[in-house]
Amino acid sequence: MHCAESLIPQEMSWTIFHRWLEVEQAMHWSSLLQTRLNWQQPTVQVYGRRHLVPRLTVFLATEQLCYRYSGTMHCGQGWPDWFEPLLARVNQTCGADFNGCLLNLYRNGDDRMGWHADDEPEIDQTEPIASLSLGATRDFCLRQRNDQPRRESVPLGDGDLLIMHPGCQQQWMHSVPTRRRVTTPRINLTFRCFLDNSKPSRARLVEPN
Ligand SMILES: O=C(O)CCC(=O)C(=O)O
Repeated sequence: MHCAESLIPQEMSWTIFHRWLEVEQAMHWSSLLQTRLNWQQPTVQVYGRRHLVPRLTVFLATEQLCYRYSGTMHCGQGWPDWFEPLLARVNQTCGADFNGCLLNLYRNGDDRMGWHADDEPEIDQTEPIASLSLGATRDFCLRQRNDQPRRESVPLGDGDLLIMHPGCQQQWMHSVPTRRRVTTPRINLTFRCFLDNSKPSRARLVEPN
């Protein structure tokens, strides 16, 4: 069992727990998520033209919590019962109480996510953001938000848990670029603490792609 207080050095921008979920657990969750969720491929408007987002998405959250992404408002309908054991484990490791989770399904290496930071005002920036990866390993790229940006590329594999600490979104952008050699799917879940959902940000109107 991972213990948040003793294992997470807070001076870092992020921490990775490789194989946070063991192989069988990762397969179990991956298959539940693929079969039980209603995956959508939203469209997004870029320079006046509509495009399909290059991945599938789902938003899970406590009831009535709304989040705008890909130009559409998505409202939580409560956590599914079967999802709660996973949420509880992530909460325990992070010492957090996440109330929303954006899930992305990258069908193969052509699916991707462009450069962005999860710094929208409706996300509580004093809390971490936890990112769980299942399935194919994909490079998670980070680029500092300054004049001489340092770049990092972190391969995130099956069962890896990445915790982005408070301050990470202000200092770094991140992306998941195309990787043509990847032929199998990957699911990523980003757990976030949302503040007030009465004034949703329009930041995701310009969807990273
Ligand atoms: O798939 C990933 O690892 C990143 C997901 C992400 O950046 C996001 O949901 O904002």
